[in-house]
Amino acid sequence: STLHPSDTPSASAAPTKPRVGVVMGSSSDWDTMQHAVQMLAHFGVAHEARVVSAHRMPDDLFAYAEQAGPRGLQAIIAGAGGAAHLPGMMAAKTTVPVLGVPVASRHLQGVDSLHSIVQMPKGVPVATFAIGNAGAANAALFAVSMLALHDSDLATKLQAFRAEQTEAARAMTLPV
Ligand code: RP5
Repeated sequence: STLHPSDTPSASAAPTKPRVGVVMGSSSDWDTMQHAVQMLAHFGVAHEARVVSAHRMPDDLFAYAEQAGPRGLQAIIAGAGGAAHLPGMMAAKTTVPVLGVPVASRHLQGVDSLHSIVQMPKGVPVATFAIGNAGAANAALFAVSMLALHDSDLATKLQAFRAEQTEAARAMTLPV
């Protein structure tokens, strides 16, 4: 196939376009959502992370959702706590897949967040993950799985990641 100048990486190339967006309702969600960001970084997936609050900055949320597809985002990981409408409202405004992460809340420990995110009415889905750190990491792994369908390098990395876990589990010992 023909190589075009734009195909050739160069020192002056623009920063890599994010493939996955990580959004959250507050900086207080970062302790949880950093686990999604760390996982994407581990796999070398170009990503961005920012606060986009559904109820404090609804116009920004709509703008983010409207631009997600045109900007080339292939998945949006959205974390929020309490009456967690960020993932659902994001999904309402874009057909880019939205992966929802329930963040543990102070009073209801994230069960409110989980129910708010998982109970989307038929027609506008949000793929919902576990409450907290595991959910954030798994949302990133799920995004990696989706991207890996069309990215063989990423698929190889994902298989290696799974193999490491297999080896670690086989090496587990018990105190008896
Ligand atoms: C939600 O309210 C956020 O997603 C966060 O989990 C929760 C509390 O936000 P802060 O009061 O800590 O900013 O919007």
